[in-house]
Amino acid sequence: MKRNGLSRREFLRASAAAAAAGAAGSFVLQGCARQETEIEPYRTDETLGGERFSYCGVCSANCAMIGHVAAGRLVQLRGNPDDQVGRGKLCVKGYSAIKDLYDPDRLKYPMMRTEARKGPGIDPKWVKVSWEEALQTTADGFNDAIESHGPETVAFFSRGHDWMNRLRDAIGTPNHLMHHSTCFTTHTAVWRACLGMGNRPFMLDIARAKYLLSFGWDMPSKAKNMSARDYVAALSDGAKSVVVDPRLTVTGTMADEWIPIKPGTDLAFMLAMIRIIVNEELYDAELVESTTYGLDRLRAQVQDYTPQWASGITGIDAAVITRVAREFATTRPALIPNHKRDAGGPNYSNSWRAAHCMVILNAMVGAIDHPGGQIVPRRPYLKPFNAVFPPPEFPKPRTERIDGFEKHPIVGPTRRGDFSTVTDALLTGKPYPIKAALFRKHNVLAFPDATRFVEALKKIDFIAVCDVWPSEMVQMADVVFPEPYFLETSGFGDRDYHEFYPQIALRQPMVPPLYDTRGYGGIISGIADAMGLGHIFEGVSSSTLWDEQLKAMGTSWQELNNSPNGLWSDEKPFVPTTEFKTPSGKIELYSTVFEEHGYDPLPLWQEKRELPSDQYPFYMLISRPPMHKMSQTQNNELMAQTYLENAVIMNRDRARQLGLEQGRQVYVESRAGRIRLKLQLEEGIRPDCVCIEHGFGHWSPSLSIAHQKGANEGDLIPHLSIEEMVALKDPGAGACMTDFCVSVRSA
Ligand SMILES: Nc1nc2c(c(=O)[nH]1)N[C@H]1C(S)=C(S)[C@@H](COP(=O)(O)OP(=O)(O)OC[C@H]3O[C@@H](n4cnc5c(=O)[nH]c(N)nc54)[C@H](O)[C@@H]3O)O[C@H]1N2
Ligand SMILES: Nc1nc2c(c(=O)[nH]1)N[C@H]1C(S)=C(S)[C@@H](COP(=O)(O)OP(=O)(O)OC[C@H]3O[C@@H](n4cnc5c(=O)[nH]c(N)nc54)[C@H](O)[C@@H]3O)O[C@H]1N2
Ligand code: SF4
Ligand SMILES: [Mo]
Repeated sequence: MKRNGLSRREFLRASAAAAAAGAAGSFVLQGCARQETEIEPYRTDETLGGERFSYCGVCSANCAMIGHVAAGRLVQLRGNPDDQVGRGKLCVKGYSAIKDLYDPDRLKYPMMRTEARKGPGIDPKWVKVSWEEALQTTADGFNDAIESHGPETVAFFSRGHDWMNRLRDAIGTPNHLMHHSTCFTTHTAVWRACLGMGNRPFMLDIARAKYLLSFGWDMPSKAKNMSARDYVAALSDGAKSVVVDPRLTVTGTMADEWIPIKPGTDLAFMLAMIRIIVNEELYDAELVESTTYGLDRLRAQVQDYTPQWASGITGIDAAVITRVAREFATTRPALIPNHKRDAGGPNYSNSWRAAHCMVILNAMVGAIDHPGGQIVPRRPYLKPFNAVFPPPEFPKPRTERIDGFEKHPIVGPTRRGDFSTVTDALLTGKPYPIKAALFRKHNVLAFPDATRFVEALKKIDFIAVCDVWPSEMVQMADVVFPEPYFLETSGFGDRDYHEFYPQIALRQPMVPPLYDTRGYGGIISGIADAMGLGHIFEGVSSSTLWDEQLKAMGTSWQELNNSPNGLWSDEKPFVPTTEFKTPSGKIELYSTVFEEHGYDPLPLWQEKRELPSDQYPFYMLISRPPMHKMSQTQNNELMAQTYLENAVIMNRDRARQLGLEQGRQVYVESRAGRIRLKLQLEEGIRPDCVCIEHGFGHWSPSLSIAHQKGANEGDLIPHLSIEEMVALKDPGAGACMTDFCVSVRSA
């Protein structure tokens, strides 16, 4: 077929090249600043100049970067060519991080509110305070809660951090909450149970794969640097790509085939694939025999799952399912890539079963820890904080958490946390109230049922927030601690999402801190001091930690600092993993760990939680655009120029039937809430679905660009009670982020 004079293959290559161009070259920011006069660059040392090494902190891929500084100002960022992740490139978000550094809206000094009422539309009446006052007020807030109500009434909403973890342990609270039930814990549960490893099951060797079967894996559309590059490389090298997704994404437009599946039914598609591959003995018999456990029971289990049966559920032809199963099993290396919020991510009540099928299918074709497959990251050994600075004896915290995360025996020990149950817990005060909390790197907009979460926050007597920008979470704070942006900080980081061998990237400050900020470790030790817990950080310093960690790896801070490329690498040949830390020592297709904890040891068909009805006729899809990172880049002037506000994406024919046209303001309503947005019509989305991209609807008036642009689709996501979550019997405690339906009508 010729399209614009190009064959389909040529067309795909051209799109691939266009996508690659999005992640290519470097980007100079001169001449496109918001009013230059508004910005206060660091100017104190005109001699500051030259190049500095760092790694990107916008998303967690950590692409290594080189910054060019002229006259004390960071003027350019580019990729570090020797980095195994970025290989000399950044994505649009990385290049544009420079704009975030110089964002005039940034937090500049510690602040305290003088207005008691809190919430959207209420001016906190900030006053600038000293660091001592901010730290002492926070310490008093924490100590009051501990003395009057018990240590468990202090909560930390923060990603894990060595200093914070120690203060948490010294206080003796179980309530350390993170967002992961909204992001990837369904995958985590399956990897822990079936492979005995891994909180991060998403390192992929896409470039070497010859058959890519994506069930909602969509990292190229997100401009994830290494995924976009490797996807293009695989296609250029003749790989076939099949994309199963209710919406035609960039990943799909570049693929050989798009299969618009009914949302939440991938499990049926995969079960039928397993049946075909097992019955026709298309799997890698030698590898399955030597590295997996439970094939016979799996074979017996899947016999009812015929392609015809799956067709009735998924809306996809039985012949297509059969052909894809055969192609997948007979083309090597084949891979079902996964990242986080794909069909196996915590979107639906049956997603964990789909994640289990992904492991089974990948194991059957030898895609687990083999070239062209899903790879176990080869991380460097990072000597733990507690091994460098042995902790004093701490009280044992109460087991029961406010989010009920301890009730999930497989993911509970990761202490990742559940954002979907916390609103209910805070509002009802059950199992017990939270009296004081510290929030860091988590925003209000990220919580399911976000507006109700704001109401829940009002139940907490004292809130401290560490942030870089005046986010919505900052608007709810009693005390605000400003942190430096990553481009002002130092340290080092491993390569995380793309570690074929251990590699460390140096982080040097591009410029000295622009404002009166402190790093998180410093804030935490300041709070500890003011609480009378100064002894827990006695002798503790970043420099000692880094020295010890680098020494344990076989290098030193001096060596890393003097490295000509800002990297330390320990290149080793790749040796596939053959032993797994499961009870059988093998990849457990039949999971004895699931069985032991009362979960189905093999994937069974289960309908998703909610189906379309007369009241709510549309399936809901959530995604995110390539140029924005969650809710933290909407105030970036460059990103706003390309994507200012989100919209409701609907199928063009369906909209015509409903008499709705492009650009019309509509209400989208679910059983949890209602939002108002513009309509955007596309051909490439199923007629029974709508999609909204996340990160918008900022109500903080201090974000001058992002304020009131678009809406937060999180207002539509129902929150869960702990009882409801436990009743779902999902070992990953998935938040069911899109397992609900919506109506759309003209506003
Ligand atoms: N640019 C950018 N990149 C990011 C982020 C960001 O904010 N911006 N965030 C990062 C983070 S933390 C995460 S968790 C990831 C999230 O990124 P992804 O893991 O890509 O998650 P989503 O975009 O939510 O959904 C992926 C795809 O799943 C499809 N989908 C929905 N339901 C189904 C279904 O039932 N079956 C199938 N087969 N497909 C379905 C959606 O249409 C969408 O195309 O992105 C990471 N990368
Ligand atoms: N409605 C809805 N909710 C979601 C999702 C969704 O798709 N839709 N996705 C879920 C997923 S997959 C994820 S990963 C989570 C992410 O949820 P969050 O972790 O809350 O991510 P962000 O929304 O980006 O908010 C990050 C906050 O950290 C601040 N910040 C950024 N850098 C720094 C820093 O260096 N230091 C400090 N102190 N603060 C910083 C930002 O200003 C912002 O306030 O959201 C989840 N919630
Ligand atoms: S993929 Fe983009 S945002 Fe993520 S670390 Fe790399 S350059 Fe930064
Ligand atoms: Mo995420």
